[in-house]
Amino acid sequence: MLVIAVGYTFLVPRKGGSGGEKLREYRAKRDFAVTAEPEGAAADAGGARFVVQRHRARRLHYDFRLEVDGALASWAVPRGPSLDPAARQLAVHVEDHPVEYADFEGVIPRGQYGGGDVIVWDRGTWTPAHTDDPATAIRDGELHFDLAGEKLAGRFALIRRGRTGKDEWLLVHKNDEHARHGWTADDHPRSVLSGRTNDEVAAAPAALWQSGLPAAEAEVRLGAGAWEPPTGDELAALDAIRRNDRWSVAGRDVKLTNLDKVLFPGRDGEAPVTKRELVRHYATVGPLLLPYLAGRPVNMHRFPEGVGRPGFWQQELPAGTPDWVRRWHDDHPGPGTAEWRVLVDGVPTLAWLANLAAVELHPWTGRLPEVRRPAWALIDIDPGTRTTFDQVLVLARLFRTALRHLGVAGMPKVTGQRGVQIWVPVAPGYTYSDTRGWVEKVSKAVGSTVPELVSWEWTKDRRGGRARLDYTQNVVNKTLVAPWSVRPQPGAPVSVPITWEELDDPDLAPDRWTVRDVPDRVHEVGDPLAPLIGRAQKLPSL
Ligand SMILES: [Mn+2]
Repeated sequence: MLVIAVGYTFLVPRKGGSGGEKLREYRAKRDFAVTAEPEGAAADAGGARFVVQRHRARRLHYDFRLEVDGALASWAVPRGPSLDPAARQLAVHVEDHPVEYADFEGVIPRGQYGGGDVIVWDRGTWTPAHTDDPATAIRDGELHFDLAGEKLAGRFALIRRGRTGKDEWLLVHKNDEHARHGWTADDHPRSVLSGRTNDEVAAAPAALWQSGLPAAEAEVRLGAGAWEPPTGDELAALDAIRRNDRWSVAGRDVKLTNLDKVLFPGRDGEAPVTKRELVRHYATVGPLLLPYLAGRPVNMHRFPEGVGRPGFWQQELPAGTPDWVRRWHDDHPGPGTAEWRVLVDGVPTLAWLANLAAVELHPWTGRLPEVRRPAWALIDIDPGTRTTFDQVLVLARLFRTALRHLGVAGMPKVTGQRGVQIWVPVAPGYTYSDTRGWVEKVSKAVGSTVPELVSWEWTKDRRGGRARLDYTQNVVNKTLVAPWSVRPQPGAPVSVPITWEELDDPDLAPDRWTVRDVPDRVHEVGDPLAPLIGRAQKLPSL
């Protein structure tokens, strides 16, 4: 999966200036609780960048934007800018956009103003010609300028066309050394930011922007490889905290409390596991774990008094959530689901959750904005009271055979307790009913070969201690434990992705790895499931 970290080296948000006044119309048209677009902090005048975004909304158009007085003066150009002097392109003058928008590439939720996908089609710098007051030139209806972009270059003019209600202009290229006859925008469809097309960005957006936050903080990164583990210095600082203090990690100060509190009894005679170790685990494994969490609601299983005492499930935003923690408002919460949810999008948020003794993290698989569409089909081998791990492995190997036979990519993981799950990536567009039906068919086929090991009874006490192949987990808000999540058992075991070959490793155990072994495991094997994240796999019909 391609990943971009949309950076601000090109575009450092600044405070002050006239942007606030200029952006009122832009803000009025958008609901920032839902849309991924930046809200926009006011920016200083003085920049001279331009950007052209290829935007597939109700209709495809190119948004042509010039930075003027701390905002982006904008025109919607249906056929796109051209280097051909013979092309006189219609350009509809639209409201100013915040400068932060210049780097926005991703998806605007359906139903929102401009809902669709956006790529950064071209960008660079611009210089006004024949004037040093471009704002006035625009007001007067005629602006000449030079562009130095990656696709567009040379002298252009924007000229208002008569007095129409729609503020229609023409965008033309002068006949200079950059002119190219027959040159059209659609012949050059890729992003200059990521090299991707609109289709590719729509299938796997690398970033979204989130609700009501200042634009500089609104980005929600969604891809693998976008996060860094804590540095050695940061981990040393965590170890040095006596009990309560702020831990500075990845640019945030996270308030940590009671770090030496025992949350897990020791296993096999080892020392008990403290909250400090839980924080360290989640921060360290963050770069592997976050691709499964980012942009998704997460159900948390919290054990503030340690795993020896009853814990509780929490979906809603915890009381006292710091301002910097991203959140999402569910406009259509189902029965029993919360309205405001935490979005886990960085190492500091993981450290904060660990400090709340959120031992287990269970994400929805669907990612914003399509949270109610699955990104994975989940196969759950749920052992019964009499199921041995050898029997779980028999079932897992049968699924291995079935998926290979079908040509479907998937990868197993041990749950950290007694079971094995198999995660199968699916293309955008499937419903939970689709994935549930598909997993049911594969599970029934596997189960029919070993009927003595499997029960299809709904209630546990009627299963005779046999395993269940639980296809019903493929429902929104019915969640499985995330890869790399800790489990509430002695020793703090971890749910770890494994290779198919490891099913035949005689040392394999479902709770083989704990928070103390995971760093070595990651060093040696990495995450075998990671290459499947975001894979747009079609499921063969059965
Ligand atoms: Mn647009």
